[in-house]
Formats: sequence, structure tokens, C-alpha cells
Amino acid sequence: MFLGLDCSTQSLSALILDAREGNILHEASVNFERDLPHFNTSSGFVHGDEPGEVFSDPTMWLEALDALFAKLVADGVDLSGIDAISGSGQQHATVYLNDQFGPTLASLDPAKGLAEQNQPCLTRALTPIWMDSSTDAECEEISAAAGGNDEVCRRSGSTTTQRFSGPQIRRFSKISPDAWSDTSVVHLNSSFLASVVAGESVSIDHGDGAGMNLMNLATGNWDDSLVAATADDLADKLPTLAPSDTITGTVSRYFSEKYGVNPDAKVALWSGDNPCSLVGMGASSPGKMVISLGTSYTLFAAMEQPLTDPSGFGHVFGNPCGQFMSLVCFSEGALALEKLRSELDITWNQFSNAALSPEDSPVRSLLDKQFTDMKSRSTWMSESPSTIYVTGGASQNHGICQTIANIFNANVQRMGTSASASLGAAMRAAHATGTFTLNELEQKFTQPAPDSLVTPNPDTAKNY
Ligand code: XUL
Repeated sequence: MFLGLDCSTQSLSALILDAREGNILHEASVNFERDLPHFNTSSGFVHGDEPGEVFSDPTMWLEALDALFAKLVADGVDLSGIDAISGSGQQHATVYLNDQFGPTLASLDPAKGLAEQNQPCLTRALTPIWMDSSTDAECEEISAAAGGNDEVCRRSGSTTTQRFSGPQIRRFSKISPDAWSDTSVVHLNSSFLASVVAGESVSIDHGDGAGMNLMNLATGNWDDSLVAATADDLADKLPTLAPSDTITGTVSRYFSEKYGVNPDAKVALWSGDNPCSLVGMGASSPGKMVISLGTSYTLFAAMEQPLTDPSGFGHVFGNPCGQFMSLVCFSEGALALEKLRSELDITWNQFSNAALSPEDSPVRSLLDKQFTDMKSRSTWMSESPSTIYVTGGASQNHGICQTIANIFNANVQRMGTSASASLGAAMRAAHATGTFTLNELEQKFTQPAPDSLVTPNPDTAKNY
């Protein structure tokens, strides 16, 4: 059995699969706003005092991790059968820790909680997440110091981007220099939680590492020039980088003693949610394009060569199965749909009908705008797939799928599971042990949902 965890903006989820039989055995989730209300988040985040600041709380993720394992045990899952664990995390979020992090993880007490034991290791109480846009000045400073944005893009796969870790790290080093000098390691959401599960401070994987404006795409190592342009002493505070399928060791004693996890369960590096979804959608080799319709919309595909977007809007991340992936992110995504739906006071069914109707409506205008924009922002990828695979909450909506099919003039197909990030994480865990090939896992777990094929309407498609 293989366990995939996914720490998204709104929740922490688990998916357990039986790779031999090809079954998903169990899924469970802890919702930050609903299940941990004392953190006072709305959908898992809080706004800061300064313009553009959006934070999450790493101690909330840790409390959720304890709550999730407790839930799995209460659900009757026998965790002694877990062979390997991996995970997926919302991308870009940085966690700042002092030199006690390693020793704390090495001696976690199962009688106490993860949050209370790790809290003293944090040099920054909150973590800026991917929705944060407070780093305009830092983006400019880094690109000026590193020889301009074309150079930053050539090295890291993206121009300096507000939500990316490098600009976020620079801002923290400027506004809190003392806390910055107390920081001995900067983790991502993914590598922080991987460290907790493994019981030692582990590497950042190439998939998520590429979303930092700090990793050199060509070498897979930290880029000296970008690191120097970002913050003083940063080179000493970054974990090493490693391939996503690296097994870091076995699960921390904390989880085996407290929740009965197999003490020999291997831990594979975690990756970002988009790289994990690439795997969970069966799209880890080139040829498939995926649109994920979650809080943010993302469009991504595996890539052999690191083509970059000359307009600076798209990104290149590491493909957890090797080589690269392209990504375009629209941060408003489903939030904008929900806002319009509640303003119009209609149900999702009515929303879908409005999208399908030939008559003009605010619904049609919004969807047309979102997806024509998405299409024009994705031309740099040079992909014109015959089928686009969709996932995420809004992919259940027929009107939205039909709009995508018409605008992209391609078939649209929903996948059997909507939990593509945790599924991808569990598949990566199975693959990293060397027992299963990715091909076998994709055959078993990434089949389209029956009757979910939507074909373009030739009359409407020709208008786009
Ligand atoms: C990608 C991005 C988002 C987050 C969502 O660059 O910022 O898709 O990964 O969790």
C-alpha cells in the first residue's frame, strides 16, 4: 500500500492505493477552515496587514497532519501495511526554521503534538503562500541584480514572479533582518512536510524547486547568480536539491509509534501540487495537456526541452518523472466563477445551462474571457493536443468543459478521480520504490471517467 498526502491551500488530504490490485483503498481529508477553526482562516489563508500579503500557518499544517493520521486510524485503515509515503504541496510557500529543526525532528515525542514541538523552530510564524503579491519591489531588485528578466528566465524557467519563493525570501530578509539571520534553513511547504514525515530535514525536489526563481534548470542545482541576487547568506540556508524520486529514508518513529505506520515505510521526496497532478493525470510523458480547474486554474503539460515563455507569463517546472513541465497559472480561477454565481444567485446547474446557451450572458462572457485568455497564454508551449484532460472542482461542470472544448477546438475528458495531486503523490511513492513502472501505474490509476468525453461544437468552435 502506498500513501499520498496533499497539503493544498484549503485542506490536507490522504489517498492510499494498492498498486498491485490497481485500487484506491481509502481517501480522507482535513479541511483547514472547517476542522481547525481556531486558526481563523478563510479557505486556509489569512490576509496580512500590508497590501498583497497572503499567509498560511505552518503549525496549522502540522496540526492537520496529526488530525489526518488520527482520522485514518479511526477509519480503520491498517497503516502497518504502508510500503512508502510521498506527498504534494501547494507550490512556492516558504517556511523559515532555526537550527533546532533537525534535532527536534530527530527526537519527536509521540505523546505530544507535531505543532507544539515544531513551533519553537519557526523563525517566521506565518508563511507567504502562492496567492501573495507583495513582492513587486523584490522582483525588480532581483532581476536588476541578476542581469535582467530574460536572463532570470533563461536560468530558472520563469521571470521573477511575485508569488515565487526567491522574491518572497528577499522580502523577508529585508523586513525582518534579525529573524532572517536566525534562520538556518528555508523549506517549501512540500519539503517541510516531507522532513516532518521523514524525521530529518530533507532535500527540495526538482519539481517544486523550479518554482523558486532560484534553481538552474539546466543543472538542477541552485543557481549561484540568482541565489546571490536574492538574499545575504541564502546559499547557507537552502537545503540541497534532488530528483523527485529520491527515497530519503524510512518514516519517522513518531508516526510508527503513534499511528502504527509500518516502521520500514519508505519516504520519497514530496513535490509541488502541479508536478504531482501531472503524474496523477497520467500526463508525465509529453503529448497530453491538462487543465486543472481549482481555486487557481492551471494549464500544464510535460516537456522534453525547457522552452520558456517570452512574455514572462508561463513557467517551466521540473517534471517529477524527469525533464520538464510547462505551466500557466490563473490565480483568480474558480474563485471568479463562484463570485459571479453568488452575485447572480444561481445554482451550478443554472450556471452550466447559461454556459451552454447560445444567448449572451455574464456567465458566457466570463467563461469566454477566462478560456480565450488561457488559450492565448499557452501558445508558447507549442502544444495543440487533440484531447485536453481536465480535473479539479469546476471540471464537473458540463458547461465549463464544453466552453473549453469549443475554445481550444479539442476534445475534453475528465479523469476518474478529482484528487489528482494526492493520487500523483501516491503513484510517485510506488514508483520511487522501484517495484512499479510509471506506465503500469498510469494504466491502473489514470483512466478517464466513463461518459465524460466532451467534443467541440463545430458551429461555436469556429467563432473562436
Ligand atoms: C502554481 C501556483 C498554484 C499553486 C496552488 O504556480 O501558484 O497552482 O501551486 O496550490
